[in-house]
Amino acid sequence: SDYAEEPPRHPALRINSKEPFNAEPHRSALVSSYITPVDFFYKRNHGPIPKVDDISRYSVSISGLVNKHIQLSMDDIRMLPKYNVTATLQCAGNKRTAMSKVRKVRGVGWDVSALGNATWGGAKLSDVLELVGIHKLSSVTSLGGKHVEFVSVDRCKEEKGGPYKASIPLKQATDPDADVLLAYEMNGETINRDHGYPLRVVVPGVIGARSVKWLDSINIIKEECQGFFMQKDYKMFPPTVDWDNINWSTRRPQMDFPVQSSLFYLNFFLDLTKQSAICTLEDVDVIKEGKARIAGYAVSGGGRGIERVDISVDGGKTWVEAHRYQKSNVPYVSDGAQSDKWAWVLFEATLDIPPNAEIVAKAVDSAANIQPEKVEDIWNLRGILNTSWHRIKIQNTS
Ligand code: MTE
Ligand code: MO
Repeated sequence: SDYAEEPPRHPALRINSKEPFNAEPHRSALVSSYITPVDFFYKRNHGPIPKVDDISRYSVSISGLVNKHIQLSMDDIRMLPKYNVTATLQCAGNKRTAMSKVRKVRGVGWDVSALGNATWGGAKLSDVLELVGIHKLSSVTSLGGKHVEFVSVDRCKEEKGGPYKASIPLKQATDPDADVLLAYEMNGETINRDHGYPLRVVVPGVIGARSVKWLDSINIIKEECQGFFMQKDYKMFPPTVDWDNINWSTRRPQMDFPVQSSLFYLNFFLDLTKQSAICTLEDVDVIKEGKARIAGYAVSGGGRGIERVDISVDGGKTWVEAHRYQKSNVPYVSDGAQSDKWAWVLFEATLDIPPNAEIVAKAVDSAANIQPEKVEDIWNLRGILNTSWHRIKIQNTS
């Protein structure tokens, strides 16, 4: 079959679909480290994983509305200055399952772990585009190019057997501070097949769908990419639009991710000198009353940092502020100097859990955007961007 040469995967992943392979880690595995190990990084594919056997013959072409057209080998790309950018990649469909409970939506049934935080190593796209004569911070080329399209080598049924593709504005592609990478490393190692070997795009702060894996070519184009995933998918519609009255052309392709958070685990202080093992919080859970340590992740798009995470144990009537951190438990400094602006923050709080508690988290980003309370208000037919408050209902406490 087309899927005869899939790479090996960690057996502990929660598989949402086998062919194409879509999987996420279980809740307990995700926030135990600031950098997500590659094995536990969610995998989102639309077709079989391509196989590049001879790296010396691999190249990326750059063409379209530029005066110079070139082919770059992996050696050419490695010759450019290398940057390491820590960025959270999140699928627009993260937390879709919770949205489907309100009213059915179409798409892979993700729980709350269709995201991960990795350090990506590679060349900056702004440096790569200078090789074809496009200057930094350009919004249009002399031939009228305004968008940069990334075309993959994989094949998917949504593109009728053609390659996966997406685009970003030229302005963002040529902005060195936007940190758009052509990445060949993930967490210090050669990027593996599942995540885009030998080369993938990483667009920090933007929904995962624009970070094209297995890059084959870059086209400088006038209008944004007309591919399926830009025009017929990954758009945010209001709750009134359904499959019988949808008009795709009325909405823009989603780019930046809004502010998001999820609750993850708790650690009971049964005995204050010894912490018990980490327990994963499911959406409805049975835990004892008493002191517990609650943890989770919060992240926003567009380089907006996380300003605050509020936690409630009474369903949102009263709140306390959680402690936030990035790196390995270094207290989070909100002036930006010590923060990874594209990366998630982990948060934790030690709380008294009352009987029949409802634990809720909501994050606030640096632009003071706050997560919406109810999933009903942001329901959309494709089930994307479910950033509503994550609620954990505690039953039968005594
Ligand atoms: N790139 C290609 N070529 N093919 C794909 O199916 N999926 C996209 C994006 N890039 C995809 C792709 C989507 S929807 C997401 S969320 C991310 O890759 C997932 O990246 P990951 O599998 O490395 O986590
Ligand atoms: Mo995605």
